[in-house]
Amino acid sequence: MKYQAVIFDLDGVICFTDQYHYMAWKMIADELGIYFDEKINNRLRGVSRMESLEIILERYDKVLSQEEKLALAEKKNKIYVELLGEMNKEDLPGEVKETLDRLRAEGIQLAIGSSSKNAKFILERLGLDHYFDAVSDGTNISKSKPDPEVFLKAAEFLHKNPRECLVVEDAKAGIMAARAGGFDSAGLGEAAICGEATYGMDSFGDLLKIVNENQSGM
Ligand code: B16
Ligand code: MG
Repeated sequence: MKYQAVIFDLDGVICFTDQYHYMAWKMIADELGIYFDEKINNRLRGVSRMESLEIILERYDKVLSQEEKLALAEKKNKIYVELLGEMNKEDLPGEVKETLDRLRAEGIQLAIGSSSKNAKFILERLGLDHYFDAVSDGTNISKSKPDPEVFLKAAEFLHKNPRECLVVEDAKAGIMAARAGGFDSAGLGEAAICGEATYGMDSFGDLLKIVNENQSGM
């Protein structure tokens, strides 16, 4: 079997917490009088909290100290975590759960590779705590995507090498991280059409076909 494990990005792949990131950052941007829209928000996919803030501040004419930036990032996170608190098992799409269960039944190992420091809390809200064989997230990395660290750590936690794992991503930064780490990748949404993913997917369920078509070690 070519892929013995699948490493999933979280935000934008397993669940749609991207809308909560947008709402929280929008509140911060509005408070500062900075223009912010969904297109700019797309640039924040997969990148760390502090890097996200820097992208938003590109349109700000004042220079902020590191302390002020940290305070803004903390404020955003507080709003975001409150929004996450409203999530529950119903927010896990049926197609996602069915596909994960099918992969697991086929003997594929499943892991998370997310830049988020809130990944474990999100998994808990979705009823997926203890579900994955490994969780690599913002709490165990020092460089965020497009650096491959988060996926390399996930592979290490699974005791697999990158060639045996498939990475699933919604962000170009994540696809580039997978490439840099020597992983094949499957892209959803913008990541499917960025021209850098090994496979493009129209929906999450397409994963079964990708994994099964590569079962003979082609
Ligand atoms: P946090 P992923 C990423 O999650 C998000 O896509 C990105 O927008 C966010 O800035 C980053 O996590 C950090 O999140 O503030 O919760 O630590 O797509 O890598 O699962
Ligand atoms: Mg993502």
